Amino acid sequence: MRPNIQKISVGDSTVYLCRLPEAPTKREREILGERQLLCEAFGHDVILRHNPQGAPYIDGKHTYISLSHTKENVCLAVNEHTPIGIDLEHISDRIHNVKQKMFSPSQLAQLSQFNSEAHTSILTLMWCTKEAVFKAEGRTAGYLGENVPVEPHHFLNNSFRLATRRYMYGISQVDIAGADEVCVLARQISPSANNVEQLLADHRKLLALLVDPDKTTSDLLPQLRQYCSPKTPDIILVGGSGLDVSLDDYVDAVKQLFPSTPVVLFPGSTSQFTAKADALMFLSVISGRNAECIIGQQVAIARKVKESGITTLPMGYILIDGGIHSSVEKATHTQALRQDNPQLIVDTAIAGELLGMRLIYLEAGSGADIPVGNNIIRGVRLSTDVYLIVGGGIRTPEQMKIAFAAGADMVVIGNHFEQHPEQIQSFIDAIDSLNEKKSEL
Ligand code: 1GP
Repeated sequence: MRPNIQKISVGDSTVYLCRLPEAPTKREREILGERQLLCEAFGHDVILRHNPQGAPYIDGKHTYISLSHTKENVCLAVNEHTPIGIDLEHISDRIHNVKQKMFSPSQLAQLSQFNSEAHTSILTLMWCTKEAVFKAEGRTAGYLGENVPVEPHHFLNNSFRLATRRYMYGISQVDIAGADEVCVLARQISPSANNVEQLLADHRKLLALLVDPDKTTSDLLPQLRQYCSPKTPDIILVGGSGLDVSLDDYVDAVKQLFPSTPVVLFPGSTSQFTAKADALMFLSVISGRNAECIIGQQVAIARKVKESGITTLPMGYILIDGGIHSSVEKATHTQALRQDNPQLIVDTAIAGELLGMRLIYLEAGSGADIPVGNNIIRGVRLSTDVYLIVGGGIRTPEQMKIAFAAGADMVVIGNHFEQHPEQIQSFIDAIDSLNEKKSEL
């Protein structure tokens, strides 16, 4: 090994670091430095390339690499098995000029638990972590957003775990010589527990708890959390017909209480959007003939949703008569489809599938007297390959099991858990035993 190169093992990754060699321009110094490290790691035949996102890779080799430089140094991280990202930063007071842009007020407020001399290096480490995760994620995430939830207290340890919407990462501070630079390595561990796509693809039956920001008072959320112990529902849906609550704060509160449960927006209108959730049901009311609810509101919110980068789940929403005049009927000015005409419901679901909707929601309406009949669920199941969600008026584990047996993939319960939060665990136990039986087959 060249004497000027440091080689550091971090778990199953290797980090190489050296000073930038002399050359006329900064970029030439960087290229020469990178080259030295790449030759050290892979030999002199190594060819460095970049994919369209700008991520580096080695021509002809299935090895993950990541590179970073400062004005003085360059480093290379190598892992044989899993994507990684590395970032090296010079510790400088200048970070205070951009910290408001890079971190949220709540991230910054937590700095107060450290003495002020440590603030600059902790902010630099937080920045390094965002950059390292951005690189490990394939340079596709909006890394300056809230997608990398790094916080000052994480650096009380040399390594910790962090979940983005897509993946869980192992974050390590790399112990480099020299006190005026910091270096962070992010290593992808697994799809994040909050990765909704992954959860839906798992072929498990899922229970969703629906919370309505207008109805679920602030003390009901902690109460629900208390009863969700030891196990929580698989998904929390946030949505309702009212408009008056800030969904940013509400989703924050839900995520604080249920940090490892995906939070998915199930919006009653365009005002119910926040990029803080893990995913959005991008839904169209295909049982009705109100163009505003089929495509109007979707167009109004489309750009905002796209720019946020949130995971979207294209969904056909079919309102079915549950024996009450539901709030959805009132809000959408549409009529529910009658349960005695199952063919129309099934045809509507097929049309949704053909239009590209990956999810179909059979909705009897919140607080319905009569849940969606199992003949209807079975009819849709047999005629489509969609991800099938059923909700409205389900009040017992038996009703939930009937919906699953007929072919539902996810059952949604709102009202009943609001009124009887203490019963939530018995529903979770029932779904667990269903999933266990399924995996034994
Ligand atoms: C409502 O389907 C959901 O949109 C859940 O209904 O509140 O009756 O459980 P409940």
